[in-house]
Amino acid sequence: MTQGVTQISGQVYELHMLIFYICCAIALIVFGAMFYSIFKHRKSKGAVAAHFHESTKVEIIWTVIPIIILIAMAIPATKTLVAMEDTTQSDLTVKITGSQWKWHYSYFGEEVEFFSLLATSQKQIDGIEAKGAHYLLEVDNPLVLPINRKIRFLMTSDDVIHSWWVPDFAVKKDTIPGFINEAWTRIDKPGVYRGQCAELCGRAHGFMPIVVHAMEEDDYDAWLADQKVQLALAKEQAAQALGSVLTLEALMLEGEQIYVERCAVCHQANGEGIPGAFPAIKGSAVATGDLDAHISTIVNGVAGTAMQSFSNQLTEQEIAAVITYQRNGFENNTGDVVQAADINAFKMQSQGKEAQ
Ligand code: HEC
Ligand SMILES: [Cu+2]
Repeated sequence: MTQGVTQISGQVYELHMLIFYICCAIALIVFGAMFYSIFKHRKSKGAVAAHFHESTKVEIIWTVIPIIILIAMAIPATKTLVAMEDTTQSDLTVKITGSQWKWHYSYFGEEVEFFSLLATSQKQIDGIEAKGAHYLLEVDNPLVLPINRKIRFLMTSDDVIHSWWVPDFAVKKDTIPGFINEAWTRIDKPGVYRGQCAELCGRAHGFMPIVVHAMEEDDYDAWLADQKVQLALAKEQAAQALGSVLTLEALMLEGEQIYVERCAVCHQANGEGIPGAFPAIKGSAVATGDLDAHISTIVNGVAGTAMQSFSNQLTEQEIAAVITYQRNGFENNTGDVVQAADINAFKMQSQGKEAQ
């Protein structure tokens, strides 16, 4: 067990060791007495068993002593648990949303939010490339947090139950769809801390790691300000992209990259899917049929299945590129070219329908 880098993780560690030592002491006394008796009063030495019954004195002793021990363990345990649950007076709040298989972080009141995905390459996973130092424990966008500030986490899920676990903080909470769990931390030391989803949440459950960059307060503030600028810029670029018309080649190139990063975990890099779980894109009726149905699959997702809505995860341009890639790659060869404007038009149209 790690001592971690927060006061609470230290307390949890101490508590664990305290209970462990109590268990050791009890084991030593009980087994010691047992083995001593077995050896000392063995039959071959002519020992004769006592024949007494029902000693009230002994029964009271062996009831009272364990009760005292249990109370002695419950007091520090309860103190630590109560401290872990106390999310009041936090300095900032981060909402954590799990989904298959990524984390979404949203900084309350700051308009900064992003997805965090596994960054280990498929080649390392397949054993084609040598595995890196942080194999399956690295992400594209780590969660950035300040040290010395109380951070409240609100945790939920978009699909199945996940669990956000960073051992160094002693924070481990289930994220449950339609339900919000709370946790908190105050990090003492700057550094990079790694964790994982700790709930069996489907096929790529082992592929949703957590990376936290804990920074000095000033560095964090600068990072947050920079993120706001970056996100505003990205929004502006996405809006501009709505007006641009790309060639099939350009869309295919971008689309392939997005497909590998965001879709291949389920539909597989070769587009053949996994029979029974994830449909093939190669020769798919959707990817070779009606364009609106294809766009709808990615923009709205398919309710009740692992096919989630990518409407907020990808820009219109990115959705257009990945759809173009699916309609022309994998020998689908429809010749269809989809532009960002088409995706935007589709979104507008479905919003209009909803408004009616
Ligand atoms: C977490 C797993 C998962 C991920 C990631 C995923 N999909 Fe899917 N996708 C599914 C499942 C499951 C279905 C089947 C839904 C149904 O039952 O209709 C599906 C269906 C589809 C279909 C319809 C195929 C057919 O023939 O029925 C298309 C097209 C599609 N996905 C595109 C994408 C694209 C593009 C991406 C990446 C941006 C993506 N998917 C990412 C799980 C996933
Ligand atoms: Cu998970």
